[in-house]
Amino acid sequence: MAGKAPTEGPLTADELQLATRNRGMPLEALRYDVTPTGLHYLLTHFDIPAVDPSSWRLEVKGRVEHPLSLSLADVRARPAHTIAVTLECAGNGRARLHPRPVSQPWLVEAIGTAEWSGVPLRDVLGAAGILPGALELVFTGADHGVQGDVEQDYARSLPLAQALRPEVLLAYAMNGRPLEPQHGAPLRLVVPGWYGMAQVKWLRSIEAVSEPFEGYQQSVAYRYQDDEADRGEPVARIRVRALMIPPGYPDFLTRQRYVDAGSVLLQGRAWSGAAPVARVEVAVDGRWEDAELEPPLGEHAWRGWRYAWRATPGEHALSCRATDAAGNAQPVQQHWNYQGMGNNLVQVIPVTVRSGR
Ligand SMILES: Nc1nc2c(c(=O)[nH]1)N[C@H]1C(S)=C(S)[C@@H](COP(=O)(O)O)O[C@H]1N2
Ligand SMILES: [Mo]
Repeated sequence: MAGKAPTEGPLTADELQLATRNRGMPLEALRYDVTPTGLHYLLTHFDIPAVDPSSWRLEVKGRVEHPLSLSLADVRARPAHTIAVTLECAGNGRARLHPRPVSQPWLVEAIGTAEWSGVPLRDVLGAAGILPGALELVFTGADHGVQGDVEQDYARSLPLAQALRPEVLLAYAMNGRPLEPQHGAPLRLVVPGWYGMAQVKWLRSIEAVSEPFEGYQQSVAYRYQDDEADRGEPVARIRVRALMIPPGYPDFLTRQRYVDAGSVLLQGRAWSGAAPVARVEVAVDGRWEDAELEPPLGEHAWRGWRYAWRATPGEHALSCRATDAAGNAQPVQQHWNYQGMGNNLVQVIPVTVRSGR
């Protein structure tokens, strides 16, 4: 990434500018099974583009038998599906790395779960007829900008086998309402299980190609790299993570938490793009114990958990960590990488427990 080198320095004005455009989900919103749209996290690389839904078209082209040019009404006329999907930005946790990669400075809030409605991508691909030799599909958005000195339309590809999974949607609604401008109106891609960069917003074309796509967001950004010179490995599925609703009440400025002594129900959510969540543990001052799992919300959405804590006066550190059915567990020490991708280090919440007042 032709960006700035990682730093231990104070947050820069560039990072602050990104942080005020791209908001996280306040962690107390982990209480909702489905995140209210206005609380869902947001990440937009360039500007939210001006798209007129009445003249907008989706072009399906490249190695297809029947190129298509679909209006929004054409897309909406097809049988619709709705699924709850947890999205997370691949850069979530970046600002907690040492040294800190300079980009959108996420702590842990770049998450949300919505009910997405739309048309299975494979139905539209079926109508276009993918020709032999097609290897990947390239999804291009209507937004445009410069990143790493490269002028570009935001574009990402998916291998054909991924694109044909039945749960991959061309979504025109979020939580039962038409997509809002910031979430990709009028149509976006939703790829359950994959980190956010795959979920192309303001989608305007889908191209079947026979060579691996080498666009900036594929071959330069979104890679697990050791350093700037390392080509690295592509970022794909969401790594396992649990987060806790910070208990008690906060200090305005420091966000330090205060909890009254006694019985406290700790609650949160856990998810993984690789396999279902199998276990969540909670640690009070470093001693891990199993939390109770709630029924899953869906195959592609987070799962609730709870843990009854008897809070005793004093300073305590609360943590949670998840393990998925494939055996992936969250690290307790950082796996540093140059772009700050996939940092699923366990969350630690310091709390001050006050005796009865
Ligand atoms: N066209 C386009 N799609 C995009 C992006 C973008 O900048 N442009 N950002 C991606 C990234 S990095 C993330 S994390 C998700 C965020 O989706 P949301 O803002 O709806 O939560 O959108 C993805 N899709
Ligand atoms: Mo992202």
